[in-house]
Amino acid sequence: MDASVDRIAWPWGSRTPHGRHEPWPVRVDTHLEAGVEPARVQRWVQTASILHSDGDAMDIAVLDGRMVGVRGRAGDRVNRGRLGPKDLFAWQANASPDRLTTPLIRQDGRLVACDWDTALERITSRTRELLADRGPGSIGFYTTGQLFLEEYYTLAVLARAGIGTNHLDGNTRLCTATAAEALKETFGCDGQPGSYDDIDHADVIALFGHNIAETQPVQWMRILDRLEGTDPPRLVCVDPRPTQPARRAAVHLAPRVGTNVALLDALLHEIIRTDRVDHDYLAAHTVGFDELASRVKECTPEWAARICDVPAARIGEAAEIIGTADRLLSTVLQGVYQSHQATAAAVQVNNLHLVRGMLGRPGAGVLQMNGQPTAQNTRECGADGDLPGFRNWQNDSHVADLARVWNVEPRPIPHYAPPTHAMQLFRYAEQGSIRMLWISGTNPAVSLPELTRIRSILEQDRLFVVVQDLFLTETAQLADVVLPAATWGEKTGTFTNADRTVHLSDKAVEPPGEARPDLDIFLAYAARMDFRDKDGAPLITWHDPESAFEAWKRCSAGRPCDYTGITYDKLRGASGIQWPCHESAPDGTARLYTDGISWAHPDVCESYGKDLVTGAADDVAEYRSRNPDGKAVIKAAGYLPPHEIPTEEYPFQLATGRTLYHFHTRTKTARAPQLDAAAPDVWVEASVSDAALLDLGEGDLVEVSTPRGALRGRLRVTGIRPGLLFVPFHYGYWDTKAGHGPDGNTPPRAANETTVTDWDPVSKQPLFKTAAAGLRLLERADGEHAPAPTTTASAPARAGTVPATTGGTAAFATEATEATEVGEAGAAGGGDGPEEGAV
Ligand SMILES: Nc1nc2c(c(=O)[nH]1)N[C@H]1C(S)=C(S)[C@@H](COP(=O)(O)OP(=O)(O)OC[C@H]3O[C@@H](n4cnc5c(=O)[nH]c(N)nc54)[C@H](O)[C@@H]3O)O[C@H]1N2
Ligand SMILES: Nc1nc2c(c(=O)[nH]1)N[C@H]1C(S)=C(S)[C@@H](COP(=O)(O)OP(=O)(O)OC[C@H]3O[C@@H](n4cnc5c(=O)[nH]c(N)nc54)[C@H](O)[C@@H]3O)O[C@H]1N2
Ligand SMILES: [Mo]
Repeated sequence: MDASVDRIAWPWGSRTPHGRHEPWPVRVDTHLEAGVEPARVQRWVQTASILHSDGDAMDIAVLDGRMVGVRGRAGDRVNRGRLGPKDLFAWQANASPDRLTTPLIRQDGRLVACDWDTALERITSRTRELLADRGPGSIGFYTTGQLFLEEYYTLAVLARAGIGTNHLDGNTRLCTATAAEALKETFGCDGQPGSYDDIDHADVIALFGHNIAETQPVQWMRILDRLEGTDPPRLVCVDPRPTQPARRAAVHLAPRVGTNVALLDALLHEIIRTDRVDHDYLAAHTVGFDELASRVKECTPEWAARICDVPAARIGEAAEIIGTADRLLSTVLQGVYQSHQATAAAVQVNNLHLVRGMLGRPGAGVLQMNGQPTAQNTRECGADGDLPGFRNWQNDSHVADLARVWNVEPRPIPHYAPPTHAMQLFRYAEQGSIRMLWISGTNPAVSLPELTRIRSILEQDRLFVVVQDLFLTETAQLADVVLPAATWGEKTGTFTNADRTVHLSDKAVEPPGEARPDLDIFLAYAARMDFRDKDGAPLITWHDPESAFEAWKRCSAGRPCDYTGITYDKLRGASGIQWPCHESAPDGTARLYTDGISWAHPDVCESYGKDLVTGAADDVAEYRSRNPDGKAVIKAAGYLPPHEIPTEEYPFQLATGRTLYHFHTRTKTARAPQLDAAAPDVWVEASVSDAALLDLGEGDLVEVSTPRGALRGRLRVTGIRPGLLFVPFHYGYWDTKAGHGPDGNTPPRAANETTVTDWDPVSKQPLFKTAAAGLRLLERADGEHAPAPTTTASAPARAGTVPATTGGTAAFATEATEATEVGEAGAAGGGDGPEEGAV
């Protein structure tokens, strides 16, 4: 049956209920440009979404060399045809008239157009100068979670073996560094244990600081479909805001931000006190339980209730649900990773699963989520503070193995210290030891904390800044060289979502002007630098996406993220495939640790672990004595208060985050009219009681200030917990319509004007969720209301007080729920992967 739905007004579309252990029905969502009938589409080109970590598989509709729409892929295991609002509409940004079409270089203070030869020559000559004068440590690379696997791998090889610098990190540091770290602490190695299919089998789903309805809307559709089917799961939601999952939860805990560890310790206390412990699992697969048990002995719900400011009885109810779950699925995201004691808290979620033996079975899994679409690849390929293939920088045999793959000597591959993390990269640039910073696919002048500081670092004369982007972003405006990149839909490559599913994204249309794929740019730079291996042959031996993928496969061979069984051909036409995929798992692997813990042994592990308070790295001897047999490590952590706590001047807590309709700094979503209109400007959320206390109302123009800076926006009064303010971080200064940047006339609206330069000691992920802030009225509303959606966590506390968010006919998408109507994407075959039948 085909239905047309306004997917701005109704973001999750219609329900296709499914019962427990039943397959999720197909529903194919399609949105085509007005006036284009499906029959007119000339080609459907296979890809997946790059606007979150879900990996929603889709086809791009092409007509006369243009993108004219998208359609979900019925046969894919991840989404079975469904698309979220950003998936449906954001592709329009590709054809935006303000795409960069030529390189730019700074001349007499201004950026002027030039050809590729000039731009690349400027970069290579600066590189050579710096290498000669200051050595490899003067060059840094700051990349992203939004390029393709082939691109990261190339960048990692050229940076680590070509230049020999330790200064390569991704904006994934701001995003999923804690996910990686939590997995390393517990399992000795990165790699997502669970699978999205666990949603179909779980009887309890616990969400920790994860607004899945807005940030992975398609997996929320899957949960909604289970909630409407037989034997629905019970949800436990830990989030200080009234998110959609919170509204549907059996127990919603809305803690004071920054207190996740206290809450989790109390949950563990209750589970151990009531002996809902899988002792056999613990004995077979873990070390460290006794320490945990003694650490949480005093952590009663009453104790945590005082710290977290949630009722003790509610903590008890949550513990009861988690403790009696038959198959527990937990997800963790930024409410933990960007909050206080990030790694310590994320590790306690792993502990819940180990203590309850909830791992490696359908429905029993933990998803330490990713955020960005290709963040997994940044991590695997070694562009995010790790060595490629999850190799351990402290293990000389791993470094030697990497040197063998690259045919270089081990010594020049930096491994004298952990790879430099992003916050430290910017610190080195501030201090002057880094003199060249190459930024690809990220917009730090909006997304890093404390923007006044970031702008002043990037503006320095002595720092040579290269920015590789689609648009003249806030960051690009501060660059010395700007390189125009081709993006999704204009280039080919692969990427991996949060549950290890690898998708292929094929080129559908030509990039604008002279824009070039990131891979071509990195290859051109490497060729000009003439990087060589130890026998004098070119260091980089590949020349296009597929040959780069084949090279990566050799690097991944035998490692946890083994891709050797995947080919472009195998990915074409079928479903995405979950790594590891090799000779003995040719269809991929649904879940890790089905058969015990496999990558924690001292000889193979990616990390020897760190102290959860100081972040100090353990060495091999310490690790070997704690975990000689390579089991999962149960690491306890005590609660510590957040660093910045409210004062008289700054009486609120401030958390920043996301809304459903926008992606990050909006370079794409602001250029899609349906998405832009749904949330066109920044706003500030405050609770009913705080608004009443300060005599503030919906739509009042307010200022939020912290010791770093201030921003202004209109107030939305919501069901958020009292004492907490929330601001979306999407709104920078670059106005796509007016075309102006951060000049004196633009009122400050970026959340990161206010955030603090501080990070988790273990994962080094910056804190975006806990700051102390003040709130004051600037101007009474005169009929205005906050530009915030009504469909989300930002809904007004009193329904009906502001106009509902709708998209109108421009936001219509069709939903086909019968396989026969799906058309050429085909509902047949694929989809099930290695998975089903095993329940
Ligand atoms: N629509 C949309 N989707 C996206 C993105 C996007 O920009 N827009 N970005 C993608 C990326 S890169 C990422 S990383 C993910 C992020 O996805 P999420 O982590 O789901 O999104 P956030 O809004 O950053 O934070 C989630 C929740 O954390 C809660 N929170 C804040 N502080 C605390 C705390 O101390 N404890 C607890 N328990 N909760 C707290 C907030 O109330 C918020 O609702 O989304 C991905 N998907
Ligand atoms: N206050 C606050 N700040 C935050 C967060 C928060 O919750 N609160 N969340 C943090 C998190 S989790 C994240 S992931 C970051 C995101 O922060 P950023 O990564 O800075 O945000 P984006 O807007 O996604 O920037 C990506 C840039 O890459 C460009 N781009 C897109 N595709 C391509 C491509 O194919 N090639 C190239 N070369 N460029 C491309 C886009 O135009 C855009 O300028 O923000 C972080 N900052
Ligand atoms: Mo992220």
